[in-house]
Amino acid sequence: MKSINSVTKSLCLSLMAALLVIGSFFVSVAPAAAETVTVKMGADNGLLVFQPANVTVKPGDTVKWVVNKVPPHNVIFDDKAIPGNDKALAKSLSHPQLEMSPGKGYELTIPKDLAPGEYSYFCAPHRGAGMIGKVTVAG
Ligand SMILES: [Cu+2]
Repeated sequence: MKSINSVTKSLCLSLMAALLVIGSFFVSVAPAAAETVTVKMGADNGLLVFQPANVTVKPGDTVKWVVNKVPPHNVIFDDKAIPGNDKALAKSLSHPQLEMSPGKGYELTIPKDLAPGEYSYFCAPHRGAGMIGKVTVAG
């Protein structure tokens, strides 16, 4: 009786191990899921900064800017500080509308064809105060 039990147990263990191997195979071949990165506009302590100021994303990911403290805020990509210095592209990525209410903001899904590199942006009302951020698009 005992030996049958232990045979059943080891069969069970082998089966679970096999399932784990098969499962991890599916995980590794599946494309990486798109992620959403949240950037607070205005630090918790009231400083005029984006928090975090630097984020790294992949095409297909979403950057979500949310008003936290000391609004109004917006998101203006600097055409002089993006790959290709493309004015039209900078404009298309930007959100010039001033956001006033905590919790409101702007979501940007990184276009699949966006060139990898560093995309700098600022908040127009607070640029002089140093409210500047950067989105790095990984290749
Ligand atoms: Cu601001």
